[in-house]
This record gives sequence, structure tokens and C-alpha cells, in this order.
Amino acid sequence: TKSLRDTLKEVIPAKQEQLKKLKTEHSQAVLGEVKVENVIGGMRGLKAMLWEASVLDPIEGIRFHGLSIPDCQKVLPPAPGGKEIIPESMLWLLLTGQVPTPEQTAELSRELAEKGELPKFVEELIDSFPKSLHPMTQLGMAVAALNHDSSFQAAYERGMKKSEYWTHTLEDSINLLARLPALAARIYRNVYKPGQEFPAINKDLDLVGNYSNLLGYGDNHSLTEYLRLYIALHGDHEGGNASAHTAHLVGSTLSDPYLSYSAALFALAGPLHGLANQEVLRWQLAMQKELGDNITHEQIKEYLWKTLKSGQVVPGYGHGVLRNPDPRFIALQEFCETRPELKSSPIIDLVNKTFQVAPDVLKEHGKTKNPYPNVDATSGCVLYHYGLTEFKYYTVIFGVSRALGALTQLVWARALGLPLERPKSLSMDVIEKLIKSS
Ligand code: NMX
Ligand code: MLT
Repeated sequence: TKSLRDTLKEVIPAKQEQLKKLKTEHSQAVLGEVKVENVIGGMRGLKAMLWEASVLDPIEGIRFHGLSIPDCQKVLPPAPGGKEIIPESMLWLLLTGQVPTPEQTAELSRELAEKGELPKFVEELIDSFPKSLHPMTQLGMAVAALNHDSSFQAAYERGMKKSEYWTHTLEDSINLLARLPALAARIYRNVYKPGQEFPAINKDLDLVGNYSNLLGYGDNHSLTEYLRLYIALHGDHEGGNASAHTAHLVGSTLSDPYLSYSAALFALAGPLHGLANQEVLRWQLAMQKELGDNITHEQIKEYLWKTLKSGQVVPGYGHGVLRNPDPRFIALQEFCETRPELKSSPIIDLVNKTFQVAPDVLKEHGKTKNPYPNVDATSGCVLYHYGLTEFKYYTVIFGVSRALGALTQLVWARALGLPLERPKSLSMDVIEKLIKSS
């Protein structure tokens, strides 16, 4: 079977050629116009970034190299004994644009398991953090510290050729992905289950099989399967989302993958982005506490209005690009539908009931351009049902996942020789002058 590196070596020249053609033949073609609303509106809608692995359609949702989520669920190999997509097969697809065979997936799982141990000083660094330090802060700091062993940085210091950038970026990316489970699990254990023994990494298990084991949930097959799906699905959401974009921006300075992804994690840690899954659970539990059991649709409606009237956003609803229910939300809901224990779960029932009411309330409220749920509306609630109840940890799991797409793009950015990202900014005075003179 062809290895990941050989597959990449085969697919890179065609992409390089495609970019060369775009540069030489079409560099002056117009893709859209820049309006004042784009500049003052967080660059919404501006087509200004190259991102290879996935494209987000406002109505259909995400496609990974053209494959929708249901397509991926049909063709991407699961873990042995499992049914759900696993991050390894998603990573292979994101990196190469090809669907891996079960053998190729297993080979990648093994490589990741073999490289999964943490350097001693990183373990000590994590152990030295106060338990009260938010798990996302711990994750970002520990990922940055891994750059101690960056292959890219060492090769750059030695004076490598540009054509070698991508291979070192790939090595760092694989090492980082391999170490994320041990790193993220150590944070969980230290904060929430101190004093327990860490199991060793099992070289015969897939990445999430090991992650679940290290977290202490290895016996819970349903949770492990859910984590596989969750981590595969959150892997990439085109380039403009705040975490992916941060990794790309920082990477464009030739910072190594560890530093680039560490920066991305701190963008993911914001409540309008990845932290929303923690916020959703907090909000749903507060609703449950206030309203008790057997909550009616009418009560949820009132609760939603109370949230909105107090000036807060409804967490898990709305999106910068999507204008329909997020297909990742749908896929996670479908997972719940297949499991009797989730079908009868009070927290999942509350998520479902909220979904039945919230879009109409948000439409009536009239502010958000998208009154539908995003992936965060349910992702944390399933973890909660399965006993992983520490919701400040939820965004860490998102952070383990988003590495798939952000690191893929770093490899492609180096393979394609993409330049330093440096958009032109304008002051309000200059904008007004430009408007007057136009
Ligand atoms: N509840 C109440 N108001 C909302 C919501 C919501 N869920 N979503 C958007 N709005 C408001 C928004 O605050 C803005 O108000 P204002 O004009 O006063 O500033 C107005 O509607 C227009 O916003 P949009 O253009 O629809 O949304 P935008 O692209 O600016 O923001 C989000 C997208 C995702 C930041 C926004 O919908 C939101 O805050 N949602 C809740 C938080 C959340 O679920 N984030 C997770 C996103 C997914 N992820 O994992 O990253
Ligand atoms: C994501 O997965 O990054 C979120 O849905 C936010 C986005 O795409 O803007």
C-alpha cells in the first residue's frame, strides 16, 4: 500500500501546476468586489483566501475535497470494530484529496500511536499548571512548548531549500497530531481526576481509541465512537473560521506548525467560536435547573426570549457563513437517533426541543442572519450524557480535532509556496476619503 508521504509526493506537482496557471493566466480575474461592509464587518463574505481541503456552502454546509458529510460516512474507513469516521481517514482525505484504504488508515493509526508519547519536560510543564487554569490555556501553552523539537525550525536554521519546507511541516504536523491525545488527556486528568495512573499508549489502537483510554473512558465504546465522529467532523471548516485562519496567518510567517497551531487554539477558545460548546451546555443546564423536568415548548420559548432580552446570544445558534442547520449538527443528531440511551437522554431531549423552538424565536427576534443550530448546539451535550461532564474541557476536544484541517493547510501552504499574509488595512478617515473621491 502507498504511504501517506508517497501519496502526497504524487499529488503535489499537479496542485503546484494549477497554482502556477492561476498566477500566470488569471491573476487579474475578478472574484468579487470589496465593499465598506466587508471591511467594517469582519471581512464576512470576502473571497480573499486560498484553502484547499474544504469549502463551505451556506446552504449545503461543508464539503471535504468535494465530499459531503454523508459521502464521507459512506467511504471513509472506520476504526477496526467501529462504525464511525475516524480522524486518521479524515486527515488522509484532507491532506491528499483521496479516500484511504483500510490498510492505509491502519498504517497511519500505527504511526500516530508510535509517535504519541510526550517529551518529559512537556509533561512536567502541564503538571505545573494550576488546576484553575482554563484547560484551553493549558492546551495552547503545551502545544507551543512542543516546538522545542520542531523539525521545520531546526531545518530552517540549518538553511533548508524552499522545496523542502513542506516535508518538515508534514513531519511536525504528524508529530503534533500524534501527541495531542496524550497532551489533552493529561490536562483532563490533572484538572479533573488527579492522582490516577496514566495508561500507556496502545500501539494497536487508533488515535481516538487511545485518547479515550488516556482520558479514562476506554471501556465506554459508545463514547469512544462518538469522539471519533466528533473529532473527524470538526476537523476542517474551510479557511475563514477564526482558528483555521489564525493558524494560516501565523504559519505564513514561517512560524513552525506548533506555534501556528498554538495561536489557533487561542482563537478557538473564544465564546463566539469553539468555546460555544461549553456555553451551550451551561445554558441548557441552567434552563433545566430553572424549569425542572418535562419542560414544554412554551417554557423554552420564554427562556429563549429571556436570554435574548438580557442582551446575550443564544449559544449554538447562528453562523458566519451557514444559512441552514449545520450538517455537522444533523450528523451528531443522527448519531443520537441510533443509540437508545441517547434517544431517552433528558439533555438530548432538551437539545431537540430547543431546536424545535429556537429558529422561530430567532427569526422573530430578527437580528441573526442564521436562526439555525451550528455544531455546538449538541456536541457537548452528548459528552455530558456519556459522563464526560466537565464542560470547561469540551473546547479542548474541538482543539484536538481542528488540528486536522489547520495542519493540512500548513502543509499545502508550504508545498504551494504561499506568501506572507498581509492584507491592506484602512482607517475610517481613509475610507471616507476613498468614498468621496470615487
Ligand atoms: N443569538 C442572538 N443573537 C445573535 C445570534 C444568536 N445565536 N447569532 C447572531 N446574533 C446577532 C449578532 O450578535 C448580531 O447582533 P448585533 O448586530 O447586535 O451585533 C446580529 O445577530 C447579526 O449577526 P450575524 O451576521 O447573523 O452573525 P455573525 O456572522 O456576526 O456571527 C456567530 C456568527 C456564530 C458569532 C453568531 O451567530 C453567534 O454569536 N452565535 C452564538 C455563539 C455560537 O454558537 N458560536 C459558535 C459558532 C460555531 N463554532 O463552533 O465556531
Ligand atoms: C467552525 O467550525 O470553525 C465554526 O463553524 C465557525 C466557522 O466556520 O466560522
